[in-house]
Amino acid sequence: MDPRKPVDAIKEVLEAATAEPVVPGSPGSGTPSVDEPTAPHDPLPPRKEQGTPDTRFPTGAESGAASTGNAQQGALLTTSQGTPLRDTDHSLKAGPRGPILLQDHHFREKITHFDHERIPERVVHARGAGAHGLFTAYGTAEPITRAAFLKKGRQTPVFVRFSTVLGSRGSADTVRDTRGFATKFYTGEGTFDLVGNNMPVFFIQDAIKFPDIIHAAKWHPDREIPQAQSAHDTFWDFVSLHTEAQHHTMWNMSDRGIPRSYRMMEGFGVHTFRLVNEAGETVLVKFHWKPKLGVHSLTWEEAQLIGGVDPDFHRRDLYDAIEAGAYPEWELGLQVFPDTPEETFAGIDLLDPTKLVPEELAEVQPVGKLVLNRVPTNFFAEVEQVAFHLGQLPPGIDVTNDPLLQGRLFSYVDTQLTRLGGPNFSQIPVNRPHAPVNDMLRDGFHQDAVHGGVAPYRPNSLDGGNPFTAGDRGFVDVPVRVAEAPKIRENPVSFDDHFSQARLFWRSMSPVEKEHIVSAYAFELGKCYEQAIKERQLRCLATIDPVLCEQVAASLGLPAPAPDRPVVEVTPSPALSQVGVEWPADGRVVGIVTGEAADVAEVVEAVFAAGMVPLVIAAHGGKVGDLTVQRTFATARSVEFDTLLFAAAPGPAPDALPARDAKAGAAAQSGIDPRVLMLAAEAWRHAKAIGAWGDGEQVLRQAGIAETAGVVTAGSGPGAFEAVRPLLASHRVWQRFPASLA
Ligand code: HDD
Repeated sequence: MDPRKPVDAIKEVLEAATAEPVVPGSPGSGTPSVDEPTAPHDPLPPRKEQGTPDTRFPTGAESGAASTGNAQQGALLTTSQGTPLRDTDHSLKAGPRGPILLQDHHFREKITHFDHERIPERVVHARGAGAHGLFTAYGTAEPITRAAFLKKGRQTPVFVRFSTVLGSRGSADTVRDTRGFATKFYTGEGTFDLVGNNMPVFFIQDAIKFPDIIHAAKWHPDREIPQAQSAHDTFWDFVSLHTEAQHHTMWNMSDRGIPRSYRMMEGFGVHTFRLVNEAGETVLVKFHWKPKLGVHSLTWEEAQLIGGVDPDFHRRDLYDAIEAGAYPEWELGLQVFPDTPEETFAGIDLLDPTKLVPEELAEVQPVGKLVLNRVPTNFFAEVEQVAFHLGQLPPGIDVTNDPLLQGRLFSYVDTQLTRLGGPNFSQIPVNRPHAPVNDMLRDGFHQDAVHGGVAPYRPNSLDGGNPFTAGDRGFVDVPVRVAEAPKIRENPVSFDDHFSQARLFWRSMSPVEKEHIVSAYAFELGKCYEQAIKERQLRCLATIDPVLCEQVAASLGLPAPAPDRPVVEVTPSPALSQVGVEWPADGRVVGIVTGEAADVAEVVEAVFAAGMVPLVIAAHGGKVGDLTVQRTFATARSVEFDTLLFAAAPGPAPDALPARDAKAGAAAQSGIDPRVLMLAAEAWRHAKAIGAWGDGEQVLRQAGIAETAGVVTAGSGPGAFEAVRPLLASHRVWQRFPASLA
């Protein structure tokens, strides 16, 4: 509190306003001087563990100016032209009370630059997070591709960007949606972009429909709502009319649509690619990323709660894990198929991007490992400006005629022209190839390179003939025969099967996963207004599976229609299910609710030792004994934790709300803070493992969850943690979910 009378303070301000200009920070300047550094000092170096961003020019030469790895140099504030500035807090005015002068070029530069700080967000996949890493090849792909980065032991720097598809840049991470998984390999033979998703199939078979599905799935054009949601009429209108979308839609309605973490998602190249080896022999392949931590999802209720409690959940999780040294890892794998003229495998058309090949029919063979180990230094420079393009392929990897892939080859460069403001986006640091560049592309907006020479054409006799072509060492398009055929706007007949693989997916799910799928369809269609759309989608579901259709119809209060066509028989693919597999629990978040409990410190140590993250939750911030408190009852919510351990049954904290309803009243009577009981009840509802010891057992009893599946007690804190640990390997206590569907 300012002890002076208000009138004195006002007087001082008025006096200062009429005085001579003064140096900021000095008495009377009007700018606070408290704690401001007074002497110039060197700018901070980049964080040590992050090393130095690659600052090479497109030619591969080091940029002297940026060689500190920091775009800003020197200790003094300057204009963009390097002129040192005396003041940046006051505009140049005609007297202290006068208008701003047009001549204030520092003001104009600062405001103009600010006015243009944003670039258009991506038309799809606007919301995302990225990280740097390293890819190490096992050498197992050497027989089938000449791509040098896949040779044994070869290490390649990478940048990966994960994303949701539908929402805007500021939308929530945990919405039900497909996730992007785009990887830029900076190989010595040029950049390779693998631009995939966390689902192996796509909504449409032909790229010409892409604007249509996206217009249908994004917000309604009149009000720009709903944001980042497929639960609305236009989406379901599209997918029920374009039934090729039914398979991908089924994936979205499954738990795959709400991943627990980017670190726990599979990735798929979706399309079939063609690999060519040194001998010119070819095979067809599909790319897979397999996460070391397994494939895990949120529950729908968790996803919705997190959307409000922590909309940046996935982004935060990725960066926290990397900064904690729990580096996310994936194996790159290939499904390999003979390159036959039919381009089919086991009767599946490999050019149809709405079809997958079950892993039981074509094993995924590991060819290398990806580790993400560095967070971006600057989000805009790297994550926002990274530009992917499917046509960026090294020698040894080529495209196929998948009509979706063919269209994508056009779209990605095209979109960067608007988004990144011209054709030189490959000179932006995150997009710069690590291979030497010697192209004949010149000039254009945002040209950073100072090209020498006079002859950017070839052959030439003026620049010593430079550049030369690489001959067979260069990228050679596989001379695939193009069938003699009429020009036609049509699909192959095999593309007409829209339902068999949606059924394959459904039939491969465990009962509890089927329940989740039913609930997701019921929720999404329940949000539609148009009866005709719901009925049409129910007819699609009837063709996929009559039981699925009946369950969803019952929830919508509609009759279940008969299928439009015969339901096909399929063999399930167990590899598609997330249930029944155990995975390392590294990086899992363990919440420990404590009062003054004695052995919590030991539990914290044990959790760290197990490679997990302990977060201590207490009534107030600061310390409990020697323990630092990370969450209070006000800031903790169960959705943040993979498991909860209760060491105490803390009474209501001073900031607990007064009991307003019968349940909270009961909690108050029990003497336990109602928010602690809510933590327990929510974690239980979301089928999480829960442990307690000592007084903590009272919480379980009071919440009514003691002695149920996956709720364990022990005589000590470390004992309770040890009892909970194995339950984390299967991610959830699956039997706690109701599951009537076989
Ligand atoms: Fe796409 C971005 C993945 C079909 C047109 N797409 C984009 C991103 C991913 C994918 C992960 C984000 C890249 C980043 O992080 O910067 N897209 C896919 C997959 C598809 C697919 C797996 C089908 C198998 N996309 C697709 C089609 C078209 C596009 C058919 C157009 C004909 N995609 C784009 C785009 C984007 C894009 C408009 C927006 C921003 C960008 O490219 O750089 O060009």
